[in-house]
Amino acid sequence: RFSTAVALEEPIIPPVKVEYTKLLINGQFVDAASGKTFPTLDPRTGQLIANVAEGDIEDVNRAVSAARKAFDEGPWPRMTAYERSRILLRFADLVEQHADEITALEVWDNGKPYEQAAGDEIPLFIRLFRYYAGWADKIHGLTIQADGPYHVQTLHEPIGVAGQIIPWNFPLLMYAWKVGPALACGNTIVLKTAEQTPLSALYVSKLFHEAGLPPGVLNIVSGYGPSAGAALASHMDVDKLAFTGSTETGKIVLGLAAKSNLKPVTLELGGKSPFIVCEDANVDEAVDLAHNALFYNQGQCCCAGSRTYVHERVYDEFVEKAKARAFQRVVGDPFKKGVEQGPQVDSDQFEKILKYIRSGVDNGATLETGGERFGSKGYYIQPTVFSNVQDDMLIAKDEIFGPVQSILKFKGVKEVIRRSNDTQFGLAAGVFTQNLDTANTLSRALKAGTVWINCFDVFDAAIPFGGYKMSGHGREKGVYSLSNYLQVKAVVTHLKNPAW
Ligand code: TXE
Repeated sequence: RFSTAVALEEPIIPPVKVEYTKLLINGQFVDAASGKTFPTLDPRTGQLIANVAEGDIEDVNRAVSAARKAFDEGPWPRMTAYERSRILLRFADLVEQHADEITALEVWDNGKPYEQAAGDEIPLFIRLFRYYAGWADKIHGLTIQADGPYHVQTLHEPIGVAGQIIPWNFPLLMYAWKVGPALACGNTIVLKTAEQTPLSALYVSKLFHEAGLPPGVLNIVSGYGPSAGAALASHMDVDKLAFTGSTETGKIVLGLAAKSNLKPVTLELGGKSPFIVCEDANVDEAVDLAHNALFYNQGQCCCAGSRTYVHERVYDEFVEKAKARAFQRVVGDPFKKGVEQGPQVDSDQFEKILKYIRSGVDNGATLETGGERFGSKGYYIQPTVFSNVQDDMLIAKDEIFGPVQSILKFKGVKEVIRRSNDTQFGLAAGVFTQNLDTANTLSRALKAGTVWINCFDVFDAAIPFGGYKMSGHGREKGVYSLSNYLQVKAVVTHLKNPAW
């Protein structure tokens, strides 16, 4: 069932050694001040991969001081933009050269299929750094016509020390979304990785220093949220905070930023994105796209198409085919070829998802396939499909963050707009139709930071990403992301002898 592969009782040995487990502060790998470590586990088995230095307040203080010094006194913001750009390019080249080890580390720590990490995440990571390298020497202000005898210009300056807190679902991509623009603009960084997935960031940050990044510019603190994360969010000497994670924690870090030094905050939070299949859809294609929109990365995507709205005319056929597609999904050891779905990242996520599945059954949704753990070891879950889902059920309202597709029926465009927007979230939406008017109407009416039409999960480096409502503040990627890391200074010079 659910696969030609099985969650192997004897997991494949990852083709990589864990070399870097300490904190990276001021260009050096160092122990935590407390000497404490925490375990990072293999989601295929729940067994230990490595013990990692556990950063806390004192380590965050050390890292922020290093970043402060690198910003105030170090060469980074004073280098020519071209030199900074070249370091970003050299880093991208080094990541490309070491792609196999990096991919293996990411898969081992996170559980995502090797083929997906190697085919999607790593190439996009490299692409993002080359994209931001391209921006580094194209950042500049404006000259402005003001009333009166004044010469007015704006300077676009780096903000200073950026604090960045990232989650575990795409450890490397989240690193690139945060580190790329901050460095291109000349800032220095203290980044806290997620406690579930600390390894790949340490490895690539070592390469960054090989590429010529000066010490103190990029500091990596592994550790837990309420200790290291909160210390970063409330630090008086951090000038800007960028956070990706749950809406609940987003509210906490925004509060900490407000209560400390009012540092500006960008937030990329949860979602409950609609995927709308219109009556004119080719059902086979729609089923495939909707399936990937939800199940990709074990369903652990902030923008997952987790409310599949299907027009009543094609609903029954869609449900049958969606069920068959999920049933055929290949679940197993993520290092094995052909595997489409690995384990969830940890036991908390695993338990959370199973609880939501139980609530779907209890609330009367029809369980078409799946619904249980897969195998007997690790955090694998059967690809699960519910039909007859109603808007007020928990599985249609909350972010499940797992391989659970909820299919809902709709009759008309107006109705599906209202229902799609009736949520606290607004991260993304998918629309599947051949009708140009329907596509245009929906793309304008949906309250979401991204609307994908006849596609989904297109994550080009140049396309901005971010949320409406409680899915967040600000946009990452693309030209819009630069403004998160720049101060605009207006310089107004009095002209004694204006030419006019
Ligand atoms: O998230 P947290 P968790 C959603 C998803 C998931 C749920 C819980 O629904 O099931 O959140 O996941 C750090 N001060 N998303 O518990 O807690 C934490 O250490 C400062 C969606 O993993 O938000 C980690 O580095 N930092 C999301 C980061 O916040 C704190 C991706 C995210 O963890 C902190 C991940 C605190 N008090 C989960 N508490 C997306 N938008 O993609 C925790 N952290």
